[in-house]
Amino acid sequence: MSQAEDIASLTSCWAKEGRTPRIAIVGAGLSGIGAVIALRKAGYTDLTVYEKADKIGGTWRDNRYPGLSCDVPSYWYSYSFAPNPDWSHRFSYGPEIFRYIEGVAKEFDVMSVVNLNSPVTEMTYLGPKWRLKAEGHEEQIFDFLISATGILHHPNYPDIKGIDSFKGAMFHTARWDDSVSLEGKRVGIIGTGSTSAQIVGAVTKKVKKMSVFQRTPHWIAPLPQKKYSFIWKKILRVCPWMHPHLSNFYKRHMLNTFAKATIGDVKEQRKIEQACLKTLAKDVTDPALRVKLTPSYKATCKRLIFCSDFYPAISRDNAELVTEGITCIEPEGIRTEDGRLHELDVLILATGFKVSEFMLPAKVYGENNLELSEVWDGAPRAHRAMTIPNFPNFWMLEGPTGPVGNLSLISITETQLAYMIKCLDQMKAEKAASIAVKQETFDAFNKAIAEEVVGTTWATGGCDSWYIDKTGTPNLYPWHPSIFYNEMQQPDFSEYQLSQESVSST
Ligand code: NA7
Repeated sequence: MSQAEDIASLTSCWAKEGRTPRIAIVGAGLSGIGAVIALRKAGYTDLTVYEKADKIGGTWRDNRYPGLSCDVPSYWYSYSFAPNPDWSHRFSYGPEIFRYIEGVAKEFDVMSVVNLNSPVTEMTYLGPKWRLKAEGHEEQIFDFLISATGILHHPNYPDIKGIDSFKGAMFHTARWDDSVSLEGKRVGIIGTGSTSAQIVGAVTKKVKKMSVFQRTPHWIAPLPQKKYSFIWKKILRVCPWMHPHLSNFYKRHMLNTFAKATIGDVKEQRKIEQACLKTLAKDVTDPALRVKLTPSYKATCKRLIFCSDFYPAISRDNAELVTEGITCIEPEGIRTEDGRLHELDVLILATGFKVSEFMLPAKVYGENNLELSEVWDGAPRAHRAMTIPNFPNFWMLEGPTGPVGNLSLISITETQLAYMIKCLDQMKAEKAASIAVKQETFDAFNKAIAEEVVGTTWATGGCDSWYIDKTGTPNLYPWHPSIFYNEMQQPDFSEYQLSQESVSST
């Protein structure tokens, strides 16, 4: 079909025409794949997925560094419709999760609607349609867009003087260079977040020297890892009814402990701090090193790290924790504020991600040509982490101000999908051409968030973190996640403008 025919065939409302809407999904990570499966199950079958990379899998495709594991228990970090009796560990390792995602995509025939190597560059609202431009494709028109790009996919490269002059191998952790062997090398790593902790834990014993450049110590809790036995996996195979119970068990556990601490439960917070300090005291015998590794802010202010390998690794003779600030990077290594040059063969940038971009730098034009990056201006907001006023028929999965941080994003995505499908069903019932969150609802929701978030540990804990946006406030869901799960059970349609009009906004 030519583009003109395409547009002509779509000028009226899908719900009035009694056809299934044309839906585009941007991103084939856990959310995008989940969207295809959930939408098809609900009868929405005209789906097209645009994936920027040459493989599906999102964060589990991008991150391939040694030691990579998930800090959410495997039985909860699984799709509810695809329980996996074969998880090898309580906390899965990266390659196993990636294989799981590929397996689910294959089992549910997701690949038949996925366009790989297809970065979306522009999405423009033509009321009530969206025009989508993607590299390597003709423009397409859709009734409904779903942005499923995830949060942590734009590497944050540090702005350090001389960084380009380094003559050894240098790469960001999400762009791991498999051609570089670390064996017997002098390796430097900038950053001490969860990525760095896992890498240092995994590779220090192999390298000649490991220099870890720490700006701020992080709270590190031991990872209660456990290998599942053959017998246990067999039991799960023959008793599939156990899966939802296991998933719920871990969900309840995380919500009753960690999630409570983040929203200010002092008792839970103290328990976490004590567990972290006990591990530090046990694993790091050098008192001076222990002092350097002890945070001065509250636990769970930054994302809590679960890792049992970092402290033993950093205590090794071939490891050094460098706490002097970095002055510059030189061809031979890193120069610190004490004037010392730390000579390196390989430099790993474990410096995190730019978290305020979501689907950007794609241009997203809503009603009246409003451009999303200008609307957000470095402080992204969305109603219930999904919708934005003046951007009708445009939904986000895992959008801003959603519950993140040591929770199962799969479970959150599935909750959002079920909610969104109820909204599509409502459009169908009302024969509506468009749905958009009302401005006053959006404003009230964000005002309530702003008032609440100042009391959370993310704001009061005395740290800086990737949760904090340009306005200086944490960009997270500030209430207990159980409230999120409850509120998302059923949309309140009075929050949305459902319109039968098909008025073009351009
Ligand atoms: P994080 O948690 O954002 O950690 C990034 C680390 O890099 C952190 O220690 C930062 O120090 C450090 N950093 C960032 N920029 C610099 C510069 N310019 N100089 C020195 N140090 C710097 O990223 P991760 O990849 O570890 O984890 C991200 C998420 O992925 C994590 O929450 C999990 O969900 C998985 P700081 O602490 O800011 O002083």
